[in-house]
Amino acid sequence: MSRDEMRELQGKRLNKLVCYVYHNTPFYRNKMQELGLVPDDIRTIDDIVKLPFTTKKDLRDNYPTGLFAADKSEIVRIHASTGTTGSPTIVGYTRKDLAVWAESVARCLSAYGIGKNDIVSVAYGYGLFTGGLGLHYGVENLGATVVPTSTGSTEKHIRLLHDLGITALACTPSYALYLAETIEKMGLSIKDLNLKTGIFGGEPWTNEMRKQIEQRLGIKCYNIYGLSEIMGPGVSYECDCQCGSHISEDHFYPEIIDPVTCESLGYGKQGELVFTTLTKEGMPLLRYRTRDLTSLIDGKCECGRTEVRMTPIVGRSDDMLIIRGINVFPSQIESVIMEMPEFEPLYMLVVNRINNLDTLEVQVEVKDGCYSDDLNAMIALKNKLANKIKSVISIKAEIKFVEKGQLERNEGKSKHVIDNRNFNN
Ligand code: DLL
Repeated sequence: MSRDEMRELQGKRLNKLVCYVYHNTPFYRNKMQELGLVPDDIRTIDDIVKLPFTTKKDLRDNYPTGLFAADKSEIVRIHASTGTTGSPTIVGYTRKDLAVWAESVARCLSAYGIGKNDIVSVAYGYGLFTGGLGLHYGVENLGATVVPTSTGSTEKHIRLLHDLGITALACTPSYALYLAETIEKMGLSIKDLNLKTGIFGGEPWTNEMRKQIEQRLGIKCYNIYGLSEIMGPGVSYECDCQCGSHISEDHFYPEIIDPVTCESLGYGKQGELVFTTLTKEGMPLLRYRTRDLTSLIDGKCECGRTEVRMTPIVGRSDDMLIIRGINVFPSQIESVIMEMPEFEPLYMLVVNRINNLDTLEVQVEVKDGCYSDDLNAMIALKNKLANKIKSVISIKAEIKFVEKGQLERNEGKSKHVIDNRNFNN
């Protein structure tokens, strides 16, 4: 589709969407009324800048289903993503939303060169996370064979890769490296496997990681990007040229804004990515601020696709961390520590990537009266904190007791995170 045709289609879809949310979502009707807008004011895609932004806080304030536009009877699936304060973000899909999602993922897969004869292992988590089921139905929609491996049980997975002659692997890039390491440890060679293609996303990854995975698994790696609020995996994807990820902008209209001033930035400028879901029915969103930092590339790609591309995500404009593909907000760990009388209300999170796996260390200070020379008592206290943290963020953290006074006391904004991973290359 030419750029002009695409913009025309986007304008038509936006106009329809704005009428739909105005009549079906009191939240958007109120926001538009506050701005003195009626649906007819939005006629072309250029009018989008008149519309209000939507933030994660809006989703939280309207928890659980306040932003659903479709009738309850039309919602056929719910997913959820991690929230900052314990309440997750709930997303609802109609049957048509699921069809668009499956087709969008199939579009990504076909750009990776995957076809009906391929066997794809989906090793993203199945469940509330959108990774597993999102990829799963995309593979089925394409007509390839899906193996719903999910996460965990790495050796069993490797056996299946071998015995079934699986040709494509979908998982987080860090899990791919862990898999490579386990294959080596098991004394197997990649020559024993039939893997050709990697479908990696859910967390930022560097070119360095890409090279390592390609070399150690003997495959070609492709990026897949997405977020639950907008749909899940499949919002953008790499083609064979691998110079940015094409955005399926007939469904998800992208903008880049300055995260501080909210001013729209043009192509080539780095800022916060914002999406409008042009065709969604269940929970359509206007100008949703993803907090992901990237830039947009205009112009035709050598592959022939005309869709706008986005550069790799370099970071976020909020404090969310992605550890082993799981979204973690420091405030979630903070609230666990604050609730335990044994600790000072201070902490530092140290994130590293060791042997290709993300690790999380939580540093805390034990209160004077709670410190003991009994080693077992101290180990029990560490385990108690680690278990409580795990129940909130699903990740096992290493707990380190540091000496009294070592953690920064600050009256202003304290720094709570040291992230030693580098996503900027
Ligand atoms: O991670 C959806 C997904 C699953 C995408 C599997 C790709 C593969 P959420 O849990 O809502 O959804 O997390 C969304 O993860 O805003 C980005 O910060 C980050 N993210 C996702 N894909 C990529 C990627 C899924 N390819 C958040 N590169 C997003 C960098 C990514 N960051």
